[in-house]
Amino acid sequence: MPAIRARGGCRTAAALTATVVLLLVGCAPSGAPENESDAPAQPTALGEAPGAGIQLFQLPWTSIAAECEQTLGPAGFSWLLTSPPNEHIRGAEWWTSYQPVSYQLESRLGSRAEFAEMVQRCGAVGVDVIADAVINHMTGQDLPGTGVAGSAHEHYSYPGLYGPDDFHHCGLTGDDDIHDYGSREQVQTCELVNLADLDTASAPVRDRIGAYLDDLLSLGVAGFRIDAAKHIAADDVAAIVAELPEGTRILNEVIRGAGEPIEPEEYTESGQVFEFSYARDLVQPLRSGVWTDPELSDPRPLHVASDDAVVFVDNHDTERGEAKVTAKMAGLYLLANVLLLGDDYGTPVVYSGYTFSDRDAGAPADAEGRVLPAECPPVVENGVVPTDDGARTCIQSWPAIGGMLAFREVVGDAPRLPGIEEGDAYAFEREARGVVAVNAGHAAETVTIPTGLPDGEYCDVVSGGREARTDGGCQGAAFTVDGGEAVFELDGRTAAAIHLESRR
Ligand code: ARE
Ligand code: CA
Repeated sequence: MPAIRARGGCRTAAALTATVVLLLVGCAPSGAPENESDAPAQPTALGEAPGAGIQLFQLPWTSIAAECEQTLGPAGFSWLLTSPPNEHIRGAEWWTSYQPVSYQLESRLGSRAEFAEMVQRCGAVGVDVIADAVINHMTGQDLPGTGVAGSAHEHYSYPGLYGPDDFHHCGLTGDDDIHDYGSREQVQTCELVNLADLDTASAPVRDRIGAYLDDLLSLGVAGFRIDAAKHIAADDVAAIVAELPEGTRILNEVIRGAGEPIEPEEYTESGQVFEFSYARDLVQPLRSGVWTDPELSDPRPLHVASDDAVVFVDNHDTERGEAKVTAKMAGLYLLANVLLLGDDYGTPVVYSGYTFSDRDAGAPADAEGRVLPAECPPVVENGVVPTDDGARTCIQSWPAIGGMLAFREVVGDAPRLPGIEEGDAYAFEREARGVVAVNAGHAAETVTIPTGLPDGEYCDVVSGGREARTDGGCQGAAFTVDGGEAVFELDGRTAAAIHLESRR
């Protein structure tokens, strides 16, 4: 059961439960010295933390290339997720990207050559590119039209690519749309919001999808987000993925829906899945100020195993829908992202989009519909998000993000230990390697947590960033570990994190 570690750490926790807790909190077995300051927990052999990623929503390829060099590489991101790169319907809404017309790499975000150059430039600074692959469906337009690269399309007819026989026509609902997420057959063979649903069991369809993905791989992408994977039978996804080179990264979008028959677990055979439960659980304490640890087991309840999970605070859908904490609440959003990156569960991906007041509004574009280039300043004050519509949120430029990516490198796979709650504040340790503290309330709060970090003064990487230590001082705040306890005095809606290598 989820436990908050009581003051006094090991002894109290060990008294509470069994060996599992003993192992988790790294307590000495009985007979060995119990006093933490006498016998600090020894860091175990360090495995790497999964590399963190960033979703760059509706950002043109030329801008992403510059962003990799200026911000993402230096901050320490290991991968990024693009919006869909292939030809799609015309229109000013962002979601035109999710209605494929052909598999030409020409979109409102840029050309094939620009895409290829971006992959190269990002790779050169250590950032892999994952492309958003829309392979469940084609367009949802009832009337004929032309795509952004000039290809003609009709509903169920995409010359040179697909014809009516390549689609499911489910015949289960009056309009062939999905009406009941409780029906597996509807979800996978009817139409998601009128989008022509590809017959992914058919060999020619699989071949065409495979050729598209191979084309992207030939340009150097590391893998794919499989859009609407829930709507493709897990066996079909697995069959498509089986034809791709070993090591191709697959991130399946399978939203965990209460009581639905199709579960994310079915898709872990072909890759990772976005774990929507994680995002839902993460922000609850931030809103309520009531902290409980997540169940520190693997898997966590209602979550896929950590290695299978991609975790996030929000994405382009949830920031327009279910997410309770988004860039619109910049203070809490900062805290949520610190908690995300400080955790030992899953592969985290932060989200960078643009401000909007209309959910459908596309990113600012030129007269031809091409999305305008946009660059983030390399550094922006923590928690500052512009409010004018269309402005990029640029959270990758917050010092806290680079600071937390450095934190991840230092703590590696050290387990997360049960945390300490103090009013609206909360702190947890990554065993003997780092500590994260957040204060969700508006008033200042002090939280004290036993830690295996050596005594000393530590520079905070949330306010100080990746290079938190300066000659003899700290770029941002400093916190002390004394007598085996770290003390965090936090202003309202602020966070802090210290690690072994941020000690002055
Ligand atoms: C647009 C218009 C529609 C129109 C359609 C066709 O909004 O009115 O009928 O075009 O002309 C995005 C937008 C849609 C947009 C679509 C195509 O969000 O508004 O439709 O692009 O342009 C389900 C799916 C999940 C999906 C979400 C949105 O399971 O896969 O719905 N998410 C991905 C992307 C989206 C994208 C698509 C799929 C389509 O991330 O951005 O749509 O490519 C419960 C269930 C979930 C369900 C959710 C919402 O939580 O558990 O499974 O998610 O409800 O219905
Ligand atoms: Ca389908």
